[in-house]
Amino acid sequence: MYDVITVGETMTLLTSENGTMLRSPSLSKGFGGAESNVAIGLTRLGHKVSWISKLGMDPFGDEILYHLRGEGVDTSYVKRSQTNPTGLMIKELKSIGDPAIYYYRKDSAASTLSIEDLDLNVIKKAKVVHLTGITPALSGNCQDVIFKIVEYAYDNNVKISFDPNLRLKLWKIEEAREFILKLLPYVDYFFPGIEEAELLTNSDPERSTPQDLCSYFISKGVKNVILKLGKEGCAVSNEVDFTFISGFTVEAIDTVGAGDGFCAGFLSGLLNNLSLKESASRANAVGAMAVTAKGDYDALPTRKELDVFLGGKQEIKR
Ligand code: KDG
Repeated sequence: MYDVITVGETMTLLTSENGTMLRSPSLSKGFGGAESNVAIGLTRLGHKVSWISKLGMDPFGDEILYHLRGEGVDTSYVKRSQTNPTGLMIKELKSIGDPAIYYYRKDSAASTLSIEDLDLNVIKKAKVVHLTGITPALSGNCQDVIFKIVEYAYDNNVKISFDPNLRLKLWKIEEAREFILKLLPYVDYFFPGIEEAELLTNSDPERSTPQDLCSYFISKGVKNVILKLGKEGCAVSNEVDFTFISGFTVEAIDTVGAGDGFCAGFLSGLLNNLSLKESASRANAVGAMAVTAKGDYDALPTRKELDVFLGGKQEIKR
């Protein structure tokens, strides 16, 4: 049995070391992918996770597998493509604000993931399946895969966690809206950021409140909306309740992956039988910690690091 199964693309990540790409003579190599970031976050917090995807039969694919296995993530169901390469992503760190991201992932191995690559029975082995709006943005066959997994999970009482993770470099907002709204009646835990929620509901940021946004998703069938509010924290909402849970203040070095840390923290709380509000507070803590170092998943904490951050046990350093 797995606590969580995640499905999605992971790419090799090249990052400019000195800010702009133009003046960076070298790039540092790593990897990133929203769903594998969540898998790593959960594994570091002590949960059993399998990540399903498709990688190229190339050294980048080998390297991603090597590191994910090193993190303790199960990769037994990962497929390799003989014809399509592992995707590539470039991150340009900015001195102020979010990094710029450039994708080289058209026709990547993961974009060819199809129903035939999957053994749907595996989904039954998990308590929760975590998916994002990035996978359906990759290709029509990836949209079919996501929809099939969601239907199968729903029919087999596996909880469905979904982060819209809107990537408007990959698909148009109209297409994203149509696809994601179709999934909502199946979703147990929905994790939009505030701007994503405004885009998905096509609402005026000046007029819509967090409560309005959550109510909209609940009216479409989502069971619990966890609205990410950045450093302010989040709002947790369902048919009976709406509550703000305050966030943590940290110095942000690299904001990419904060949302994945947030999802990992929240799911970890649920798996440890915490309440929705306690899970949201753990989500805020892990999301905050995620931005304190360069890299999409590097700063995700272990259980011990999380305890220290939350002011519990102190670490003896020397
Ligand atoms: O959430 C962080 C991810 O966006 C990043 O790791 C890479 O999956 C990725 C993407 O599509 O941008």
